[in-house]
Amino acid sequence: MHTLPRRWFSLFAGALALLAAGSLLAQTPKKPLKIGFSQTGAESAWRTANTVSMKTEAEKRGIDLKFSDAQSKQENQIRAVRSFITQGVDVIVIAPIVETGWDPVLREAKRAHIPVILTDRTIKTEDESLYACFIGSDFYEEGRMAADWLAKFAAGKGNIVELQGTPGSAPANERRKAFADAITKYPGLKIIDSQSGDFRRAGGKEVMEAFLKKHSKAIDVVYAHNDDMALGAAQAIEEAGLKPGKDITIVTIDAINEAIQAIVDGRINCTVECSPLFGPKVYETAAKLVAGEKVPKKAYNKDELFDSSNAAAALPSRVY
Ligand code: GZL
Repeated sequence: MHTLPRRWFSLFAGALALLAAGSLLAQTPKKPLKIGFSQTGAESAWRTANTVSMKTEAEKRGIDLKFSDAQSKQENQIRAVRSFITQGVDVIVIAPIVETGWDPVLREAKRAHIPVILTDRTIKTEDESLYACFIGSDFYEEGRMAADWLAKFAAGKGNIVELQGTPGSAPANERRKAFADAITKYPGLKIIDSQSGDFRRAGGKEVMEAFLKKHSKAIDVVYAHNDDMALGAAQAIEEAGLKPGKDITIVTIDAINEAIQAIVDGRINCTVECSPLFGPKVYETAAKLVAGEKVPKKAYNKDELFDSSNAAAALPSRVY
């Protein structure tokens, strides 16, 4: 009886073992992506929409999301990042509440070979290699769009009071600088007062009440760094017996549903979109990083502007 040479037999046995291992691998479910997300807190409707986007999208993709709400404190975010490192997550995502103070904990993540995605807000760092990429909006462009819209609407004239966002945050710093830079072209537009309402509705109302007392009828425009503060300011204006959107023009940023509705109702005049719905983009990027693929260092969301010319038509399709 003709027998197979020994080496053929071992080759055949090896091929069978490979096949078995391959089919076993194919059957074992892929380990879900484990992502640690440090969220700033819940200071505004925008933030709530951003959290919903991150959580629902993780659910949809079967991502093991470790979510931490920092209650608006940077030290809580830093603590959360350290905990994600200890848990050995695949990717760390941070919405940094303020721009500075991140290098030490980002160096710890780098030493642990865990890539970091910055979402929503940027940071100031000497070493750009400490994070893989940034996904969010261009705050400077938003401030510029708001100022250009106002210059046209107000024919380049008016006294402006400014409601700033969280002190030290990228959106507050860049929206303030962009707006101030843009209105230098219009000497008739003047910022007569500026104070932080911390992106909160109550903050916007309180600061506006103080401005109305201090400046009385001298205020022509409110420039708010976000819709929550703008809506708080509109309430203060009404309580002072004036008509927001008519006696005092209100230009703001975020384009949350309530602000677009307020434009339709004539209480707010303009809001520049700052989309919070970037869960899908964040997780697609995280998957690429884990697979060792290169990703763009900065990925900006596209933002549009809403005023009385397009708010009503846009409202039905808005999701936040
Ligand atoms: C912008 C985001 C800001 C929003 C505010 O990307 O960081 O923080 O404009 C939110 O509504 O509180």
